[in-house]
Amino acid sequence: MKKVVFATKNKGKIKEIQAVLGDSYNVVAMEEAGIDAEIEETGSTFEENAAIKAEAIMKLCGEIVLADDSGLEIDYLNGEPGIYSARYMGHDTPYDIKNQNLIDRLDGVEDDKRTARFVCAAAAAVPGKKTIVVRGTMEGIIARKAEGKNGFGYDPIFYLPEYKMTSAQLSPEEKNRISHRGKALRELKKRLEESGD
Ligand code: ITT
Repeated sequence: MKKVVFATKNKGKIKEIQAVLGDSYNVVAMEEAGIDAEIEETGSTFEENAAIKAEAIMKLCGEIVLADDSGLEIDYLNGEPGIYSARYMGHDTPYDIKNQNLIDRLDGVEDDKRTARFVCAAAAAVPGKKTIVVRGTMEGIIARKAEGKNGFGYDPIFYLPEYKMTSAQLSPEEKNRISHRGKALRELKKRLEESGD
């Protein structure tokens, strides 16, 4: 099985990535590959940041490196927190506080104005080749109350009307089937296979 390094420090992401790609690739987390680098996300789009992370780590280890940049866009807040989702209210602020803050900012807002989406840009940096970048999204609305223990980050406040639950109440398999990250990674896998990598 071909080895790919995944450039992330987010443990929630690693589990999802291994579940989606694990049958075709030996997915090694950056930490396991012995790489400990802090890559600054200086891009202004999800796509730019995903490519920046993947290319920086590929240059350090010389192997195929995948990375994603993802976040939550809330329409009522003009797309906030967007590319700043991990940094919103400070990187180390617990998610129950960040989630409650977003619920409070939407206080009194009707369901039809609570629309939001998770976005994931996934990049593959292959030594000597042009970096591949793809995007996946998942649409939903911001819940009035945090619910569910699965997933990570903003999942407890991301309500999926079709499923009548938040993405933190979905099983890991179900989340991967419909999520922004699941969709982006399956597309990335297809593109890598097409180019023989
Ligand atoms: P790496 O850069 O090391 O991969 P990170 O957590 O900083 O880790 P991002 O810059 O891509 O990653 O920020 C993504 C943030 O968006 C993440 O920390 C969550 O707050 C949110 N997010 C993305 N996908 C999510 C998901 O599936 N469920 C819940 N929150 C998600």
